[in-house]
Amino acid sequence: LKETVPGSSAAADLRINIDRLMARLFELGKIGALDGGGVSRLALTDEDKEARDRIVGWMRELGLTVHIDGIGNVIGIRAGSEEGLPVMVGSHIDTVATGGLYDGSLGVLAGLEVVQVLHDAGVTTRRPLAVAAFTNEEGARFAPDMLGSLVFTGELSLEDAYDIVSIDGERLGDELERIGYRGDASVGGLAPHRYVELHIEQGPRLEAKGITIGAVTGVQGISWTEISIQGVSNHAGTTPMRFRRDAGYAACVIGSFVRELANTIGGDQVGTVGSLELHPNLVNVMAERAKLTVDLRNTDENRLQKAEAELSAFVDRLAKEEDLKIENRKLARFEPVEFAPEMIDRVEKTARSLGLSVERLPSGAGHDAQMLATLCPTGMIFVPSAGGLSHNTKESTKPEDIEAGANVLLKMVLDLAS
Ligand code: HGY
Ligand code: MN
Ligand code: MN
Repeated sequence: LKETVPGSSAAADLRINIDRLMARLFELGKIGALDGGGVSRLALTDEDKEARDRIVGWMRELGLTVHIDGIGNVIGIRAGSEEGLPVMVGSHIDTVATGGLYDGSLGVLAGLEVVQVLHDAGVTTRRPLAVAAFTNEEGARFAPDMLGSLVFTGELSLEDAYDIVSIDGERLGDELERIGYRGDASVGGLAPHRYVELHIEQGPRLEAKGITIGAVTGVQGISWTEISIQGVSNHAGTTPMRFRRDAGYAACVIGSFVRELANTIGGDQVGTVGSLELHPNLVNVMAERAKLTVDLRNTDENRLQKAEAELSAFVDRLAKEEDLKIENRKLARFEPVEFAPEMIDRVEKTARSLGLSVERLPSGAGHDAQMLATLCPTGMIFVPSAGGLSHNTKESTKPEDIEAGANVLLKMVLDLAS
């Protein structure tokens, strides 16, 4: 096996095989496929297990040594001509319940494609390579998001992670056991030399500007809060308005306050009420209980803290005015992350060397890369999302953009690993 020499013609001419990559994306997309398109592979469900098994199978076919760690992160290792810290690529294969084929899966499958190109070309990089599929990046079933990579970096203990309870009342450690992915590889023992993640932008910016590659500068701060409201159920017809302790009303008022907050805090502030449950949720009964989630994000930490403080003050006032008991539970809280300048430069330079248009932008979505950035210099490559759509079954990205992004990943891996 000849070793890659930086800039050698063999390395410089290598390109990914887009048909093979698209075939794997569609193959994986069959697991948890929804009628009418899209996928649902919530973390640690049977669909997630089936997808994990598929990825492990592909890793083994490519001759990778597969490690499953204590939180179920799946990491395939390809030996280099020397020992040492690997150049790691990857992302996640769990999805939201109305997900697409590309969010997360693209980064993992492009990583496998990079390995296959090197394998077929018979080249060995100097440094080892690693392809990672991190557990529960979405955080939709078990909060917080980016959980597997958070545990991988040592920021969250295995014990605490195992005790997390899902929105459907299951304990994380039990579900991990049930699907057979509570591995014995030590967590975080594989801190990489560098980490690069290819991901769809999941927003409208690259497409709007006709730019093919995003050189991601960092990830905005994320704050998830679950608000539980306890009122008194009563008859919708007979209860005078002044006697009402209406949890349903309070939930709706908080929802409209979140929109106001997003419009007044400034900067890139966004705010979302994604889930809202009423009990007993009947047309003629004033809700006794309400439970809703508030997702606040901003690239600016001070503004994000201001938004959290205003929400908390508003909820306290509302509880007094409406004589309700309201409790807040923090589901996730991550500060904004800036990626290493050398890695942002690398994405830009590599894209340009391939004749691709490239622009810098922050990530509105959370990613495993924001966790790996605490371990090693980390970079992200974005490709455009059609219509800026994601967390939507219509999520899509043009094959030529996928090919461009995966070639940028290939060249960065070759440069970083030789
Ligand atoms: O919520 C997010 O930003 C990511 O999809 N987990
Ligand atoms: Mn993702
Ligand atoms: Mn996502």
